Amino acid sequence: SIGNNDSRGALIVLEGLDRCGKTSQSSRLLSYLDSFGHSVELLRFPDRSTNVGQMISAYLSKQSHLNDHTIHLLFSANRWEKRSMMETKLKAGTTLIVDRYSYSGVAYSFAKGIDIEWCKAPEIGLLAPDLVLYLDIPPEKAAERGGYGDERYDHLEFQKKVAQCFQILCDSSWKIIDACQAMEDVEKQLQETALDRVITCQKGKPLSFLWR
Ligand code: NYM
Repeated sequence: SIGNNDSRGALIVLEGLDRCGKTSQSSRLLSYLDSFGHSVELLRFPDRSTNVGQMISAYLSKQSHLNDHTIHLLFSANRWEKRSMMETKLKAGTTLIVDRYSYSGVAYSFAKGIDIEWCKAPEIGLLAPDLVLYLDIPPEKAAERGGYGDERYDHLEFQKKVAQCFQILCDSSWKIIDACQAMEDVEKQLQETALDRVITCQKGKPLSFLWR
């Protein structure tokens, strides 16, 4: 292998509002990195397949009611239950492309008016991403794309608040991509940064932890 003993996969997170194109871009990025022979896997949060994930899914589809603090902690627990698997995979050299992570966790709850430090607290100690790719789209544009589902949070007024929260969370390490561009152009912009980060981690960048 090209790497040394500290060689590992990269933790690459895609974030953005609902309908920003994250999910399509995640799988396109997977194919791209895969075509270079990198070991790469896709994850998404919430992961609705676990017990906790099923509680989240029932909440999102309005089949159950939970108060804002409780659902926040469940979203966080859903990341905690995947943490050791993620660390094992990264250390084994697999790059993880993750569709939503702790930033969504904080942004959606903070948008409801929960204290931001309280929102961040349960995320402390989770693996920090090596790269955050933010697919930037005005909430009005995302709404025009249609197909807002019938889930909680799927409405313009709330998405506007979430957009503001992402702006507060974002720092200079994030790569902001204009998600209003053609799909192919968005795809191109993700590729270069992601590949670069995969190579940096292959060379042995140490893992770091939230919350920086
Ligand atoms: N969401 C997602 C949260 O509110 N907190 C979180 O921690 C995460 C990961 O779940 N509207 C919200 C954002 C979405 C919803 O996500 C479902 P998706 O990507 O549509 O499956």
